[in-house]
Formats: sequence, structure tokens, C-alpha cells
Amino acid sequence: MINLNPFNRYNENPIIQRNDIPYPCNTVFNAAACKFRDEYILLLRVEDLRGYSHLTIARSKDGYRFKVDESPWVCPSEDPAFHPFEVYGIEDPRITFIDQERTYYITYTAFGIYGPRVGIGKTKDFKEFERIAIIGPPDNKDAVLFPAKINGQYILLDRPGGVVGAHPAIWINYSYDLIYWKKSGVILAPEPGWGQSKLGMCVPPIKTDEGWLCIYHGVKITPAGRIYRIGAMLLDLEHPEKVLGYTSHFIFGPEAEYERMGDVPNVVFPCGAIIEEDGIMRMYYGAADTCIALAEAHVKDIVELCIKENHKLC
Ligand code: BMA
Repeated sequence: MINLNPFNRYNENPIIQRNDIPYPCNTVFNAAACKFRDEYILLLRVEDLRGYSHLTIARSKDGYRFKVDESPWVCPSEDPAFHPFEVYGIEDPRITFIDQERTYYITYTAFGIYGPRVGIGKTKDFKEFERIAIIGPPDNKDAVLFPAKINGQYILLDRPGGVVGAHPAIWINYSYDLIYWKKSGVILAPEPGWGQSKLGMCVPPIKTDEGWLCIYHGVKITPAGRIYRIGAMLLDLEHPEKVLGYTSHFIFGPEAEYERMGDVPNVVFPCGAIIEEDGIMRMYYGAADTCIALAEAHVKDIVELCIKENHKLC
């Protein structure tokens, strides 16, 4: 029988909490993830006591037990070209390794005087961080870069705010230089149900034989507040604007106490996933905007859910 609930929670969740941060802060959540040399890296969103976020690195040999660096890595920029757009924090990072360039790109939500915008930077060594640009108009979040260029272009999925009252959806964009982007169209938009209010990408697209596997969040507004849950979709490898299928139901949602209770209850919010050689996805997610947890699933089980249901958009 098809498993509609492919993820298993790590039994020692949460894996990182406020007390693991070696300096004062409010919370730690929504971390990007990658492998770098012989280590697992998590790029943590740490919210300070003012309510502004910055990024701090945590390192691990096994992907379960992490040690957090003594000080923040990326804080809001003092550079006048970036400062107004980051002054209230840097949030929800995602890491994409582009092998041809031996470069780790980091997309993030820059929070500034005009609201949220998409920032892009890069590193090769997790020591130097170089900002590239703040892209596109305000009211945009959840940007993820594909781990490969197609026809010489970088590809980015993002989530601009609702246009003329529409619910915010996932869009696709193309660029030759990471600075100027052509916004091509909507990939997936909210429908009534678990993701009725807005959709946004979670972790960068994962290449599989069947297509680009995308893990995204959907938000439902209820009388008791918002619920953030996770769905999956599959995009065509050559033409990623083409949706091959997606899950009509959520495949992961808040259940455990640390996901149900916290600064923002009923939130699971992955920003990073690592695929192991045996095909297991380790998904790192913020829980209730308060801590970081881990859940694992077979990539093939998630792909199967996208294909079996095969909800084509047109
Ligand atoms: C989203 C983002 C996330 C956060 C989530 C739930 O809009 O701001 O960083 O985890 O809301 O509060």
C-alpha cells in the first residue's frame, strides 16, 4: 500500500535548541543544510533578543549531533547597497551547491525597510561570504536555486506576495548572471485545502531520475491560527516550468509537541535536506519557530507520491 506519510522523525528531536547557541538569543529555527568536505553543515537562522535574525553555522560529523560556532557568520550588511534591505534581519537561508562552479550559493530572505526581499550570496569555504544581489521587488520570500544551470541559465523558484489579491504562489525565474531575472510564470498556486492560503518552496530542488523533486510548504489559516505543512511536486528535468505531478495532500505536518508549541505554534518549516547515498533524505526543519528538528524519508517514496497522484496543472 502506498505510504501517504513517508517521513520518520528522529527520536532525539529537537536536534538544536536555544541553549545550544553559545550566546544570548531568542530562538533558532529554519536552517539550510549541505555537506562540506567531511562535515554536515547547518546554516541556522538565529533570532536575537531584538527579534532580528542572523545566520550562524553548526557542524557535525554524523548529521545528528551538531556543534554551533561561537559567533554569527552572516549579519545584516553595513554596505549601503544592502543595508536598507537587511536592517531588520536575514532569515530562512537555503544552500545550493553548483558543482560546475564549485560554489555554494545561499539564498535568503532579507528583511528591511520595504519588507521581505530575496538575497543571494555565495561561499566556497564557509569562511568568506560574498553578497551578490538583492533581487526583484519587495514582498518576496522562499527563494531556492536549482543545483544546475539549464541552457546556460540559473533557475530560481520564489514566492512573490499575492498579485492583485491572489494567494501567494510558487513562481519560476531564469537568469544568466544571478542579478537580472526573467519571471516566467506560476508553477504551483494554492488550492482549497491544506495549502489554501499560500505556498512556498522549502529546500532547493533535488535531481532524481524522474524529475526535480521539490519539497514545499502550504499554509492553512484556521480560527486558531496558521498551520504550516509540507507537500511535494515533481518538475520536468529539461523544462522545469512543467509540473509532472504533485501530492494533493500534505506529506508532513506538525504533530510532536515541539512542532505544536513554541513562538509560532503548528509550524514545520524545512530549509535544508541532504540526500544520503542509500537514497534517504534527511530533512532539517524549524519547529514552531523555536528549535530545529530532523525527519527522514526515502526519496523514491516521495517521488512515487508525486507521480501516482499525478495532478497535472493543465
Ligand atoms: C513564514 C516565514 C518563516 C516562519 C513562518 C512561520 O512567513 O517567516 O520564517 O517560520 O512564517 O512563522
